[in-house]
Amino acid sequence: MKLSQKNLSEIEKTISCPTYDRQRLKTGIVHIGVGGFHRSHQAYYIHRLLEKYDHLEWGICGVGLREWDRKINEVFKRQDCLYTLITQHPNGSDTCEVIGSIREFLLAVDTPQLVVDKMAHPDTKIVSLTITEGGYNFNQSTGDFDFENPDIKHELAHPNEPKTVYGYLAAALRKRRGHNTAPFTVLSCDNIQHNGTVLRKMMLAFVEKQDPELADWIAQEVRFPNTMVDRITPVTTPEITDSLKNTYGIEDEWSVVCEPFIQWVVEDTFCNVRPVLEHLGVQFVSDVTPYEKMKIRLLNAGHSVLGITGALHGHPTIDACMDDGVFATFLQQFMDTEVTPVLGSMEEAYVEKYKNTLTARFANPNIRDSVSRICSESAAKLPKFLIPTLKENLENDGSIAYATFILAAWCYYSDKGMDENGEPLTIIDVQKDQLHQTAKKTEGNWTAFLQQPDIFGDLVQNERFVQQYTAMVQAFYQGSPIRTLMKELC
Ligand code: CS2
Repeated sequence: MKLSQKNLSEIEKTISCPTYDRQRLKTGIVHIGVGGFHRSHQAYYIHRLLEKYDHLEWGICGVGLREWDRKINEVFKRQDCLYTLITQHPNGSDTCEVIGSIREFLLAVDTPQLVVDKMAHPDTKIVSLTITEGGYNFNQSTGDFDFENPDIKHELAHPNEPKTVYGYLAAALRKRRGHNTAPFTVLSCDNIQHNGTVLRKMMLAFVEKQDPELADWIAQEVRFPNTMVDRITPVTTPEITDSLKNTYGIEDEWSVVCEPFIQWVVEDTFCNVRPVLEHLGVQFVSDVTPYEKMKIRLLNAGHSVLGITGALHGHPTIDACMDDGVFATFLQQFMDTEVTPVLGSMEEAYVEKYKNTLTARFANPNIRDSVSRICSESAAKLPKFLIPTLKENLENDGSIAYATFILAAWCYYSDKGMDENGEPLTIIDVQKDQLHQTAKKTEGNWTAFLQQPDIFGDLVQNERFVQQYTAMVQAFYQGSPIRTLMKELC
């Protein structure tokens, strides 16, 4: 049975399906970047809102900005934007449900004007984004907007031909302003600390060049709340698609898997109405900073710690790493001695509880989150997740051994491109070539890899760090197995 609106009456005999009237759904949210995470997190919260409260004005219109979203567009056309969410519990059981909160999908490269019109429509109250760390178009080391991006150059010269998220937001807000329509709230749902503040800064830098009057209006009227988002969402493998078919008889071309845990903390500063997500456990707070810092520095950095070391050793998944005492202890030490001391204002008991929950989440054997997913785009992730912790510890004279070890391991990983058993690593990174080229100069020039200021800033000038890094990177190149080196640190 293929997943589609017309087949729901049959499918609901085996798994839970939307009970609200999807025909009557209106678009209240336009979401840019409909990947697995949006569909396991925000779209799931909205689905539950529709289920529980029938607030049908909060349907979602998904938008894909890139050519490679064409496949998604086609699948969604065939499936009426429906998909199955499979929650994988630690005891091995799965919960499957069909999610119906996305009511339409637009491929921006085909229909740019439709996207602008949809965002500018008075029914749209929120434009949200998951465009990943790389999508924000800022220079990693300076934090400034990157005006050299050819798409940005194009949008500045042709404001009516948007290509990036900035071009679309500006075109839609210009239209709303022209029609005296209240602005929408711009809600970033990416793992970037101060995601809303960063987005606002980038947006204003862009619009000031494109349309200074609009920039003033945006600065006055539009809100960009900061948010902390959390739910581990592994890549859906062909085995999952097959098991959905074999167990439930459902053919879904784009199902999503996730863990049971879910969290969303949002700053309550919306400039237009918002859904009552607090009824579903979303935490609305006045300052999201401590939550996002805790999440990014413990969970995302912790993932990278296990991902990079695990990949080199040959562990395929995060739970396999957690099942190995050396890796689990290494992670715990990293969290306790390097991250916890820099978390500052967060209450100690809360942090301890968070860490305990986190290690249980990572250890969930049913989730099989691949180390290759975690290591993907490390060049964008580590400067946000791990390097700030290292820098703060350098300033405070704190421990830097674990974070430094990860950077040395990452260098070796980028140079060799294979694990210790000689198996090729799956490296997915837009900066893969640069990483490989610099890493391979390491033998003979031990700090070569650090000479990438866009990633490491000026770390290479810190004597204490360079000393530790050099000793560690040398140990890798002398052929010591990573597990042995980790054991020595624990
Ligand atoms: C992961 C995240 O890719 C990564 O680096 O740490 O995707 C993580 O699974 C999510 O942020 C969980 O909320």
